[in-house]
Amino acid sequence: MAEVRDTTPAALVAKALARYEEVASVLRERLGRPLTFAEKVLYAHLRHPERAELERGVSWIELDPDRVAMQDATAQMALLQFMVADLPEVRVPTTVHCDHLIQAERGADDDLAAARVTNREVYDFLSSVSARYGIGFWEPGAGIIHQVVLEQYAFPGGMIIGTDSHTPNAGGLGMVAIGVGGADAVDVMVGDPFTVRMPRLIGVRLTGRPNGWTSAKDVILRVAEILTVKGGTGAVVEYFGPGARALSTTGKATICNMGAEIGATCSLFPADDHAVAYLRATGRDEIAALVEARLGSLEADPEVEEDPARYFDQVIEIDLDTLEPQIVGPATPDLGRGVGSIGREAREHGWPLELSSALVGSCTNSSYEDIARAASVARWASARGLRVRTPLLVTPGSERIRATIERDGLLRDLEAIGATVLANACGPCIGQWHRTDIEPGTTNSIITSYNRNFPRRNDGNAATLAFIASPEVVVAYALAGTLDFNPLTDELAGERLPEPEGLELPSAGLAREVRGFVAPPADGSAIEVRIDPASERLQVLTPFEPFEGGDLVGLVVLAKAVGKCTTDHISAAGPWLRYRGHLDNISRNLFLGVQNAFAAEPGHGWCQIHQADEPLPEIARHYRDAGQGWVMIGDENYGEGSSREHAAMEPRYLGARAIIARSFARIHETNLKKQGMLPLTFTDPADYERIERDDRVDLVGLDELAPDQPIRAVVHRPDGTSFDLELRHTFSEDQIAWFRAGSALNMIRQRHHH
Ligand code: MIC
Ligand code: SF4
Repeated sequence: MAEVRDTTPAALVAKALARYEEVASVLRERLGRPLTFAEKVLYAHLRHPERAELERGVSWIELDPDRVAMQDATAQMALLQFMVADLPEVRVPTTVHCDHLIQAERGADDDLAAARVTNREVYDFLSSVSARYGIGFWEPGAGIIHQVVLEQYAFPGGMIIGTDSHTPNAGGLGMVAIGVGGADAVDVMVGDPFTVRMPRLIGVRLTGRPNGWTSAKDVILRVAEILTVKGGTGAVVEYFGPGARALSTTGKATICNMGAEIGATCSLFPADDHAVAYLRATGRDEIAALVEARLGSLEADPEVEEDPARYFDQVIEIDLDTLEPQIVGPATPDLGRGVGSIGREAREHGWPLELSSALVGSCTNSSYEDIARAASVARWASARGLRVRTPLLVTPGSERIRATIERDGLLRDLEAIGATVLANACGPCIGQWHRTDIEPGTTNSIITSYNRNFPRRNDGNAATLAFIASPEVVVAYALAGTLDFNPLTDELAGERLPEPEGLELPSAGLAREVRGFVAPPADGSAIEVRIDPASERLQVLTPFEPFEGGDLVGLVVLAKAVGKCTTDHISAAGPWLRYRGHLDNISRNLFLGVQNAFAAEPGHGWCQIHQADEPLPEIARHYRDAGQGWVMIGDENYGEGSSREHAAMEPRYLGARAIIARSFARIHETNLKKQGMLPLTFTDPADYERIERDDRVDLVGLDELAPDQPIRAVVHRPDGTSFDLELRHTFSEDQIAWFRAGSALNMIRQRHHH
C-alpha cells in the first residue's frame, strides 16, 4: 500500500502510460477502427477492457481512476461516508484541498487567519481523517483544488475523479477528469470501480489562433452558447485541430473547466508541446519526459482529425481568428454575445449599466497567463494615471501562482489600479464574500472571470446580475465602470486600450516552493479522527433505511420547481457551507432557492399538515416527522451545477421518496441514486403541467423495478378522480440494488462486513 501514499507520482504515471498504449492497441483491434483521444484514455481505465460493452449512451462502464481529489466542502460528507465503510486506508491515491471555506472580506492574510479560527474543527477533522486513512492534505491557503491538481497531479492519458463539478479542469492536461458526488469517490477509495454510462462524444475542432482580446475563455463561452447548459449531458467533449495546438495548457484547462456548465461528463485536449512545457514549469521533469516521448500517441489517431464526423456523435467548429471576446449572463452561463453588443442589450433589458464590482480569478481563470494578460491592461492604465471605477477583487488560484505573480510584478500592476488581492481560494465564486457595499435586494450588475452566474451565487443577493468574461475583459470593464463599453473600440483617457499580452508561462518557471502540503504518515492506524459529538458542523452519519418493499402510496407533492433548479437552488452554498459536515443542520436550507409553482415566494410551499404557506425545509421536516412520504417535481435539467451530494442527501434525510422531473443533470441524478432515492422522468414531459398542489402520488410496482422498464404512477386528485402517469428511470441492475439497500453505502458496508 506504500504506493498509494506516494505523492510524487512519476512511477504511477509511467505505469498508467504503459497501460494506455497497451489497451489502445487492444481496443483498436477489437473495434476495428481508429480511436479518438477520449476513447483511448477512457478505455485505458476500463476494469475489463477485453470484454466491456461500449455502446455510447447505453452501456454502463467500470473505470479505475488513477487518483481521487476532494475539496473541503464536499470532502466532509464523502469522508464521513468513507468512515462508515470502515477500511484501514484508501486504496487509490487521494488528496483533500481546503479552499471553499475561506471567506473573502479584507484580503488574503486576514481572511486566511480568520478562516483558520472559524473553521478549525472542520480542518482538524479533515487533517486527522486524511492522516488516518493515507490521504494527502492541502492546507487552507495552498490553493483551489483544480489549480493544485493541474500543477501537481494531472498528466496526459490519466484519469481522476473529484468531488467537485469543475474537476474536468485537468482535461487541459489531457486527463479524463470527472466531477462526481462524494459517494462515487467512496467507491473508488474503497477499491471499487467508478461506474458511468459510456458517454457520447462531441468533437470540437478549433482552427486559427487566439489573438487580440480573444482568449481561451471565449472559446468555452461560445461553446456554451452553442450547446446550452444541457447540450453536453452524457457526453465527453474532445477538442482537436490546429487551434487546439495554439492554446496554452492553462487556457485549455479553462475550457475544460467550464465544460461543467454545459453538463459534459468531462472535456479534454490532446497532449502537445504546451503540455510538456507546463509539466516542466511545474517541476515535473520526469513526467514531462515520459509525455514528450509519447506525443504522437497521446492524441486521437490521425484518421479522426481527417474525418471527425465519422468518429464523433456531433462536431462543432470554432475559428479562433474570427471569434469575438464574449460576455455571458446574467443568471445563466449560456446566454452569450460578443462584447460589442452587451451595452445595447443591457439597455434594452434594463440591466444596470454601471458595474458595482469586478472579480478576477476562481479555478476557471487564475493561471499565470490569465493574470499576466489582465495585468498588462492594468499596467497600461496605471501609466496613464487611471484607476478602476468599480472595486476589483483578485483571487489567485494557488499559492504557487500567487508567489509567481508577486515575484514578476504582476500583482503590483493590478494593485496600482486599485485591485484588492484575496486569499488563494474560492471566495466570492461560491458566495464566500462578505459584501457590504450593496443592500440585499438591490439590483446591480457585476462582472467576473468565474464560471457560474446563477442568482445569489456570488453575494447571496438574488438581485445581483452576474456577467462572465475573460480576466482581461473583466479588468477593462473595471476601468470603464460600465457595461456600455467595448474594449476593442472604445477609448479611456482619450486612447484606445492596447491588446492584452502575457506569457503563457514565466521564463523563469513557476515559483519552485510548494507550500501547504501535508503528506500522510506511513502508518495512520493510531490516529484518532476528531469529531466533537456536540459539534454543530460535523455529525457522524446514520445509514439510511433499506427500501421497505411494496408500492409507495399517497405521497404528497412538496413543491413543483418552475424553470431552473440548480443545486444552488436545492442546497445553497455561501453561509450554508458551514454545515457541510452536519446533515441535520444543513437540511434546514433544503429548496430555499426554488421557485415553486404553488407559492409566491421562492423557497416556500403549501404544508398539507398545517394547511398554511411555510418554508419548504420546514414543511419537509413536518412530513418526515409525521411519517408522510413526499415527492418533489422538477423541470428541465434538474440539479444542474455543483456536485454537492447534500442536494440529494437532504431530501432523502427529510423523507423524500422520489424526484420526478422533466430531465436531470448527470452528477445529481447519480447522487440521488446513490442515496437510495428515485430520480424519475416524465415519459411525456407535458405531464409536468398536470401535477397540482394537492395531488397525491402512488408509485406502483417498485418491487419489479428493472432496467429500461417504465414505472407507473397514479395521481389522485382531491375530488376523488385519478389518472395514470408513465415515468422513466435510468437505473442499471447494480443501481437498483442501491435503491433496495437504502443507499450505495449500505451495499459497501454489506460487502465489507459480511
Ligand atoms: C461550485 O462551484 O458550485 C462548488 C462549490 O465548487 C461545487 C462543489 C460544492 O458545492 O461544494 C461544485 O462545483 O461541485
Ligand atoms: Fe471554487 Fe468557484 Fe471553482 Fe467551485 S467554481 S471550485 S467554488 S473557484
